[in-house]
Amino acid sequence: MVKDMAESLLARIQGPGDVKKLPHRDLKQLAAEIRDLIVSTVSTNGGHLASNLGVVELTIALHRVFNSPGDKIVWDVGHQCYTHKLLTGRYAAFSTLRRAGGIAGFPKQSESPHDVFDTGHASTSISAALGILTAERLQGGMNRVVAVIGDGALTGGLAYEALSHAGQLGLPLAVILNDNKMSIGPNAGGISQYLSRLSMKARYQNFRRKFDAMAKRLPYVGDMVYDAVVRMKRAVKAVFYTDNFFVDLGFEYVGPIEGHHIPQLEQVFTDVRKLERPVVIHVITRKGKGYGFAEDDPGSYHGVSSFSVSGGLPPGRAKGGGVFTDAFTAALLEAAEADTRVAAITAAMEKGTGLAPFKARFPKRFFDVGIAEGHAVTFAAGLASQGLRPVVAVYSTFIQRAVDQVIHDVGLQGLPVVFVLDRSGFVSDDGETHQGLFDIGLFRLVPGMSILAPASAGELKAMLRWGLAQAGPVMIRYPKGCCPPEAPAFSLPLEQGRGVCVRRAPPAGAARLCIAFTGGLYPQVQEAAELLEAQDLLADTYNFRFLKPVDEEYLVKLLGAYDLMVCVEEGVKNGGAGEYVAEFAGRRRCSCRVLVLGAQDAFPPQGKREALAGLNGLDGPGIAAAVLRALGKGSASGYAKPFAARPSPWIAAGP
Ligand SMILES: Cc1ncc(C[n+]2csc(CCOP(=O)(O)OP(=O)(O)O)c2C)c(N)n1
Repeated sequence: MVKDMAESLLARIQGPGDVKKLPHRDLKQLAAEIRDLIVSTVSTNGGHLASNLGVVELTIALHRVFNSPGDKIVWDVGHQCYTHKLLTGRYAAFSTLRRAGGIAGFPKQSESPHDVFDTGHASTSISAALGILTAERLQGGMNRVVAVIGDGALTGGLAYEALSHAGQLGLPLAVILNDNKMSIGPNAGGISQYLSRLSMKARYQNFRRKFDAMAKRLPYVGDMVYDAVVRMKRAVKAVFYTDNFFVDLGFEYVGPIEGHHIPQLEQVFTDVRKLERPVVIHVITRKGKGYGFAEDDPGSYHGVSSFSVSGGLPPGRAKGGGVFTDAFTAALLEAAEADTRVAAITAAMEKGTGLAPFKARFPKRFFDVGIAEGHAVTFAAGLASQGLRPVVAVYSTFIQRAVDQVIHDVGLQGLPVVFVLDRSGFVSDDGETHQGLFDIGLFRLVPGMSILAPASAGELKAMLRWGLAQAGPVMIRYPKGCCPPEAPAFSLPLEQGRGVCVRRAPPAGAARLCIAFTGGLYPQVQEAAELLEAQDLLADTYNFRFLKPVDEEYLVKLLGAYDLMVCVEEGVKNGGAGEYVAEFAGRRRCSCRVLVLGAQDAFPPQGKREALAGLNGLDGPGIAAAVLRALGKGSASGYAKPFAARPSPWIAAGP
């Protein structure tokens, strides 16, 4: 249990210098205090729990040996940096973790000079650290650079490109491989198995060294035993002998080391700090260490919403609990039941993307490829080229990793891959790195790509069914949030390139204003229409359904019915669906004015989805205010809101 403030070691730590001053006998207490604080803070604010609990000792040892911020520590993904933050001057602000305006859940240079590289996406640490080290040496500096990468992040191809380059450069880069056998869930693929073999091999070699020394000391018996051991060794070697991949690339390899034993870690780091060659230090840690619930089920405690420290996580969402992810799961299961060609692919996000039930039901048609979005897409292209119907389920922010694969391997060949982009739009709590705001702009550019956005569970199901029946690529995007109740318009059949009018202000045909939206913003748009109606401004609302392709003759007719069309999307305005409509209206000389509302040309800060939408003028009052301004009835500057904000019931809480 945490000691009170007077006794607390952690409270007195202002920076790494204080960590270095602590005597060894205090380090256990320090680690315990850190764990208690991480558990209690994450239990209220949500966050990455199990990964952080696993690296407490590793981080303490790093800060006792290396001299941050002169020496630079680059965290891969960065989701495991809480101890680092606590030891580098952010103890007092730690209660604001992941809150708007608070401490970020990932490294952030704007927060501290100890955070040397902003991260959130996996597998970047070795590349970034190598660049930092190269710059350091070119500029005459002698500081050390350390990359800390998990075995999960090591499944990403970028890490290998960096390892290969680092071996070639030969600079003294220290790569700490934090091996807990877990990505979010159990780590997938051959790399994970290779690391296990490597650990066994290294353990065997340690054992062999000790045994050789001991056996040789015994007269006569020692010789007999020694001969037997030599024979055994040959047999065992045949099983365990593989070249060490890291050594072959030009690294020294040290390990595996027990990752919760601070003196041993310190000793190794001290030795390694003197090396003038690249080195991989293989450290074995336990994900969730020190908090029973997380140790027992590290996957569920990887990223969590608020929970009870004594009782653990609340029971899982009820089946069909009403979020888009659940609606996708149900729709996919139904589609796969009906068509044996349907396969599902995830890049290490089985649970988050809702594929766990698919894996259970159709294990042979389920593929977790590791944190390898680029490979996931090209693998899907291969499946599709042979007649299968692959569905790549991925978060919007992570498909950014595979833009070329979508263009070159899927788009160019017109292959029927269905991309399902969860967390499209503003993303709560995780900050800039996790926003799903770029997919519309990025993928509208791909010839032959269809892009759809459902407003409800019913629409999502219809879109998946439609997508699986197409001859070319299809992308379906939806936010992390609850599905609103079905409106009658949502059950109208899908017609390629056309949307549906969801709300018609009475009397029908009287409204000269239409608010057209991409699926996930339906509740906000309905609210805006109601707010405007209260000011005697009639607005119809229109659900685009298809962001691409667009039935242009249909759009001409639609635009012809209004004086003002407001296009609202939960994605960057630049290159988005609204800009297309505005360009189209100009090109076709439509008399209807088009106002485009979308995310601004800036990375949104950390906050809740609802608040971020509001900041960008995309909540109900913001949309209504923009309409008034366009009609010359409101304030011309900024997002002045003449309407009181009211909480939307459709936004799901938590990370
Ligand atoms: C490109 C990318 N894809 C997916 C994710 C989501 N993600 C965050 S952490 C994580 C697992 C990382 O595993 P590992 O590196 O072993 O770290 P651990 O949590 O086990 O400490 C994943 C898949 C991500 N951050 N970046």
